[in-house]
Amino acid sequence: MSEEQKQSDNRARPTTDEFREFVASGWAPRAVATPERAEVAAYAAQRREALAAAFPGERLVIPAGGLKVRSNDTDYVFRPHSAFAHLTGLGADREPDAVLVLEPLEEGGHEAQLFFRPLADRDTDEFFGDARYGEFWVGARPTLADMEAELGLRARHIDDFEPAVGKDAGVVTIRVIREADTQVAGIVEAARSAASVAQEQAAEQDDALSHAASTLRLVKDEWEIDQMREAVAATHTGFEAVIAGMGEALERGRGERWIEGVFGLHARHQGNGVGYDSICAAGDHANTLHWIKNTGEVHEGDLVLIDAGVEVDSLFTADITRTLPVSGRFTDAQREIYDAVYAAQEAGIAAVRPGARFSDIHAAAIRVIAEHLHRWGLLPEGIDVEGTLDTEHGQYHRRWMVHGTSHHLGIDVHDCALATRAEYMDGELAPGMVLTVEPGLYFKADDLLAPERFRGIGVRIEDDVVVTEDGCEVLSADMPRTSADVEAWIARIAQA
Ligand SMILES: [Mn+2]
Repeated sequence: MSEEQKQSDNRARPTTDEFREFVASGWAPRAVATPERAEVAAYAAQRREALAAAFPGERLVIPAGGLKVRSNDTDYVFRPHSAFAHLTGLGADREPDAVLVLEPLEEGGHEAQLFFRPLADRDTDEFFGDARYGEFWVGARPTLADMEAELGLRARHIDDFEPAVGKDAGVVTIRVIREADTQVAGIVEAARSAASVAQEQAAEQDDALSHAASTLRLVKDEWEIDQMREAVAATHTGFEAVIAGMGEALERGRGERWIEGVFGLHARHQGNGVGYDSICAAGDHANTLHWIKNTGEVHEGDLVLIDAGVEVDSLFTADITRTLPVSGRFTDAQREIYDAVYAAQEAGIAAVRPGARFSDIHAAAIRVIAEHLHRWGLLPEGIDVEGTLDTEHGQYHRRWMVHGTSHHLGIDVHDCALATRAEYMDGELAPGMVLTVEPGLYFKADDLLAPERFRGIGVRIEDDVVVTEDGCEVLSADMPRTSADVEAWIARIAQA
């Protein structure tokens, strides 16, 4: 008996056979409408084909993962592993404990099989007696036929997974994305060790599958780019609601939380939620890079840095930062810093084109940052722009901009995390890659090396771009970016 079961026994009620029969009877027949084929299905099939082509003749196991306990008998909202979401097309809330298996076929190629727990009949105990999976508690799930119709792959009952995955374990190489579900990984490992497969070699093979599934997402297909457009459009709406609610954030107090909540409302309403914890940082809090406590006050005259993104139901997320003057106008010092960051971002965006290296974006943006720091006289005596850009002896500018300028973006806010340095930082940009460009400048209130007028001001501007055939498209181009356009944006919303 699991710990959770033990703990909930004290609230269990006795069930008689008479009640079981009673609760199983008297329901209208189920609707028989078969779901339509999902638009993503054809794209997911292509992704599976591309992944499987790298592992001919092998069985590939991609778990969704299970429910995660938040505390006691309460689970977090379910989120499938990103590789599973990408390769099935299943997004928010789907499907706890499912496992995608790419089964090698004798004639070559693979068959996609999705093992999951289908809808249980009403005469089962699960129907009303299982608070984690039962229809009474969490709603109806698809049947095997529903899933096949929706995704265009073979659906099988999760109870058949264990015998199926271990079949011919010594003969067929089996790889699993271990980190997605430790229980599934355990089942695969047990099957492999029963067949005397060397553990160390198997672990390397598993890692290679995880890596391949992660780098498969470096270049997005057109469906994924459409999802990114939707995520960005929803994020735009969220930011406009925040601007419209700025007055209330001041009045109510704890304004950073108000901003977080307003954005979160729109994220949850339009999509699945926020793609990561929103940073809502007023005044000096903007200089704490991962400020997600959002407990602060918002004051007239402050800048408020908001780094937030809506994740749509397919789990693709935007990642946008705007730094807004609370009173609607930048002060001279705020504008000076803002315009420097904007110039850096423009340089970064201009560096995004096929054939350029990923690291070229940061190099272009950070040069502009270094030029401003030099002009302001902030670099140490004797250190010029080239001196600070020197990667071995310089890097003094990192005191004021310590983070990278870009990352890949998609289902994960920091997408393709398992790519090697050669594939990521030193990799060549290609059409279909989606990236952020997000330089910043951060002058902490207690930074005695910063000019007094700059202290307590932090600015970041972040936009999402897709690499095109001859450059890039800024997906968030509709969201005002220059200091003048940001002021006009705030004024326009205030008047509406
Ligand atoms: Mn970002």
